[in-house]
Amino acid sequence: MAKNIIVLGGDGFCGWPTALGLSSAGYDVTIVDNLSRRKIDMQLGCESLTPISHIDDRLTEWSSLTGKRIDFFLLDIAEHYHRLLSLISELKPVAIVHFAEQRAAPYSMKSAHHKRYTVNNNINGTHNVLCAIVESGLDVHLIHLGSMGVYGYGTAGMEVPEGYLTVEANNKQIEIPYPANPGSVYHMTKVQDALMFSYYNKNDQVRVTDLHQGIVWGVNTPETLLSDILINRFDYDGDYGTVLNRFLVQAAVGHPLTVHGTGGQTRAFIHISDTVKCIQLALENPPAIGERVRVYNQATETHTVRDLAELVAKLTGAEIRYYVNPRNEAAENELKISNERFLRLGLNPTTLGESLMMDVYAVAEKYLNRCDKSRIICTSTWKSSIPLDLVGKDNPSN
Ligand code: NAD
Ligand code: USQ
Repeated sequence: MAKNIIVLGGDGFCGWPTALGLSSAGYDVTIVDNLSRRKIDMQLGCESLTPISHIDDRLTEWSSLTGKRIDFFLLDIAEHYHRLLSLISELKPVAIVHFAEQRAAPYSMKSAHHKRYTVNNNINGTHNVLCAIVESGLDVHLIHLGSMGVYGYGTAGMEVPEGYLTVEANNKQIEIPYPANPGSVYHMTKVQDALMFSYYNKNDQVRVTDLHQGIVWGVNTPETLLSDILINRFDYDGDYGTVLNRFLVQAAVGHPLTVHGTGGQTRAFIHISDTVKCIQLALENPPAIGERVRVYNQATETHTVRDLAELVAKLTGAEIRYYVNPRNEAAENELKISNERFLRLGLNPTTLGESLMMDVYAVAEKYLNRCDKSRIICTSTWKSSIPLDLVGKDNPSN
């Protein structure tokens, strides 16, 4: 009998290809989503660069192409606790994959309203899921999409381990959760999620895998490429677009590449097709009952923003411009991460290569008429004292 999996946030950028990937692998997938991301598009007056179909059309297309069925429930996990509990009790899923959070750091820093929305949505949502698992009385493995950003982006001077750090106290070696150091209100909610996982794991033996994911780049996976109706979303705007995908769209539409500060920020990256593979690996290798929260660093490589801009400029001939950094973050940092756990489980990383980058560039070129260039510059500043720079300069040291 196929195993039931609930994908919370399965209409989003990572959730949609994951739902298709798991359905394709033989799982019975149910998507839960409140479609808030589509509503935020309307609020921001900006849309995915790729035209994404209505969720019902997406699911009908998937079923007619593959014969596989994915169910959909329109439900707000931060608000509709009892509906969530009923669904879990009825479906008895072996696992819940939890993507359903407000995930953009710039959006979370736009105003007091956005900070409060992000905290209410993410923390209540995660707590409701944990509470419902316990109230259902079922043994459900919770797989949560966390963020590399919970570790912070200073220079650690060491390889960042997978969740736990060995320290010496009173001549004894002990393991403690790696110190949290969030860089935005959004990242702060991921840190608070981790505390809730730890509590429910200790008190109720809920099995939890927390995936500290790096920045996801790319657009499509083999499943989303089956039809235009299955195409994945592609964010490029200053709030939701992430750096490498943004640079590739900027190059395609003839906008200068928007490097913040000197571009010396080092970040961890993963291709969207590896996101899907990692989640399946985590699903098929659950922690034992009673095991502490299992943490994986879900990233395959690290790069500086400057190096990415230079790579995209070399490939496409785009101009690079340096803008006053709208964020309150270290101008330059080093980052080394351990991702041993996924490698040991057999992940064969899809790393950044010319042809994969050109695939994304080709998607951007195909839909460039849908790009609203006025939405490209990031206007969300972390503090009111940071000036808004709409012009940039051609050399960071000028
Ligand atoms: P997304 O915004 O595209 O998708 C999130 C989905 O969750 C959306 O469809 C949204 O409508 C839904 N959602 C949000 N709040 C909800 C609620 N209360 N109830 C029901 N549905 C709700 O984001 P994404 O890029 O797919 O990210 C998914 C997860 O992965 C997030 O938790 C994010 O923090 C994490 N992550 C993303 C990246 C990245 O680069 N995109 C990197 C690391 C971690
Ligand atoms: N940056 C630029 N120019 C741009 C956009 C970004 O220089 O046009 C810089 C930012 O200042 C930052 C870095 O690039 O230093 C990364 O920014 P980003 O927007 O690509 O990614 P981030 O805000 O960190 O968030 C994304 C996802 C989030 C996820 C996180 C993983 O939106 O959901 O948690 O990546 S991580 O960064 O590892 O914490």
